[in-house]
Amino acid sequence: MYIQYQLPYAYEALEPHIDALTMETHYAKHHAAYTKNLNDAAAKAGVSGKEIAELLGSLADITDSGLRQTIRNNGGGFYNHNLYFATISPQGGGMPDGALAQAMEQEFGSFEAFKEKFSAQALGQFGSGWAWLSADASGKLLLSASPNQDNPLMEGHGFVPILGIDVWEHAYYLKYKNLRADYVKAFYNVIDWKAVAANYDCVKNG
Ligand code: MN3
Repeated sequence: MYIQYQLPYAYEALEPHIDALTMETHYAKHHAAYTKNLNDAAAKAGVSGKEIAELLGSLADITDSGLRQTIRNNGGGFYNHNLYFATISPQGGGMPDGALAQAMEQEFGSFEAFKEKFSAQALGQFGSGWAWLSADASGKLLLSASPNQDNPLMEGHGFVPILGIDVWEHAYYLKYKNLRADYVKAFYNVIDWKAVAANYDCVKNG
């Protein structure tokens, strides 16, 4: 049984950067539906016992192509939104410190350079999808983007997402309409860098 992340803040807590109706629709409708559909499909495929990251890293083992695609879409949706909602916070914003900040400086040159490149990934993803900051066990960082509900776990190169920005229109359209760039800019005000750093430490230390 895959359990939807429980929000530790109210739907309106991220105003004005992310509006309450978007948060409620996103969490209680979209994310809830991905979670239910994943549980239904995983039960049919007999893979419910797999930890979600392991499941997304071994989709090729699912022989039924219809179930494989359903689990790719909804398992990705489940995992991606668990990460998304857990790495934004009303106390967000600012910048990371510690090991993550050092790794960013090493990989991107500076936090400002990271922001520029991460934003470019988010704006460059054509149509629905995600932009990612990922890490591997050596502590190396990687920026990438994925279509649909795909994520780096499905690519099998050892990188695990530690921060993701949802650029599906359902994540921003009610407030920002077609202006994805404004949403991406606002997103930096809600990133919970303590949570991202905890994800980084977890990936790095296995
Ligand atoms: Mn979404």
